[in-house]
Amino acid sequence: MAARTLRIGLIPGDGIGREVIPAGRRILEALPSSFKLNFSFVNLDAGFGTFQETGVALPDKTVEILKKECDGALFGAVSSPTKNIPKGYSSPIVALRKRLDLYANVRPVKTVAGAHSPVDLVIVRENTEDLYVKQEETFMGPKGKTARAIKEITEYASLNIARMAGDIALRRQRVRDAGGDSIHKQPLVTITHKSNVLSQTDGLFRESARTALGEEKYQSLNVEEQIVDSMFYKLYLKPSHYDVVVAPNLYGDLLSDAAAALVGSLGLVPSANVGKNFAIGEPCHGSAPDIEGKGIANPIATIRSVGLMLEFMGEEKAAAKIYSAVDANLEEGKLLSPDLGGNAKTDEVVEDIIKRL
Ligand code: GGG
Repeated sequence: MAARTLRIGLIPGDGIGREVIPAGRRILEALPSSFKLNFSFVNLDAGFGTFQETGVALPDKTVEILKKECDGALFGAVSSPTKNIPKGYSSPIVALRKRLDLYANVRPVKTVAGAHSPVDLVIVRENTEDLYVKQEETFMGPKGKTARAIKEITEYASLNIARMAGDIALRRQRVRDAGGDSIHKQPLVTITHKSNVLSQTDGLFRESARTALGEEKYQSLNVEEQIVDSMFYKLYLKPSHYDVVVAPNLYGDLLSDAAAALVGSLGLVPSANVGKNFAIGEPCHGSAPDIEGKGIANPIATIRSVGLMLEFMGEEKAAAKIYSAVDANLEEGKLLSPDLGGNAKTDEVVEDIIKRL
């Protein structure tokens, strides 16, 4: 088999993104030669820091290089301000997902073997619409100053995201059938929404997800629905129930951070922004300005995101190797970063994982 050469865009963004993305690069460079993968890298700008320097948060050049030169990418974190937002600033990661039509945000949350309360679920979040279309306005209404945002849900995006969830559920079942370790025996997709209140927007999401998951291809899947507020409740009460959860953008964003608490740290949870032909791996955590520059950021969310990116590039064996090296580090528990109660530096965790590759 000929070696495959993959060009990866590296977009550290802000804060600890600049510490964890180099860790992701080191993992790719350290993959054993038996996988026959070669990598080249291109560093790309985006973020609030980029906006402060250049007046643009997501330079066109970054998007062009991703489209024209890259096979995949890693994105670190962005720290958009929550107040005094400068005129012309808009979140670059939200824009990037839209400009590359990365319609799915895939977020696996899994405990390691022997956990007291095991969790093995994937949240499949729609990534391009809902309230994140960012059509907001502020005006003087009858009650005074009023702000309004549009929540947009399309049948097209809802069908796509539900099919992505269905495909992931089928793939997870194939891995289980081949002897993969999991707490689940049967595939289950949970559609979450609030169509009891938002009958048109979430109603369309629900109906489209039902249509997609009713297709012939997905007949072997169990499909259920859960109203999003009780979804949070049940997620905490019985997390082991959930296998694949499909959600509109906002609920998926909230649920995946909440689910991270079930496995001990946001620093462990990866994601991939996935389109038809492109994937960007991205740790779920933010830019963490409180620990920036201290060299103690947990690199595991990024390292697992490297694995996810490779999975969506068809390199499932290399991805599995990365996941098992991370699990071995966590199961041994000797070199853990401070968010997990240890005192290891980012580089020490990376080196320990590289040794296990
Ligand atoms: N890597 C995930 C991340 O950066 N999370 C923080 C986030 O979503 N920020 C959005 C923004 O600041 O624009």
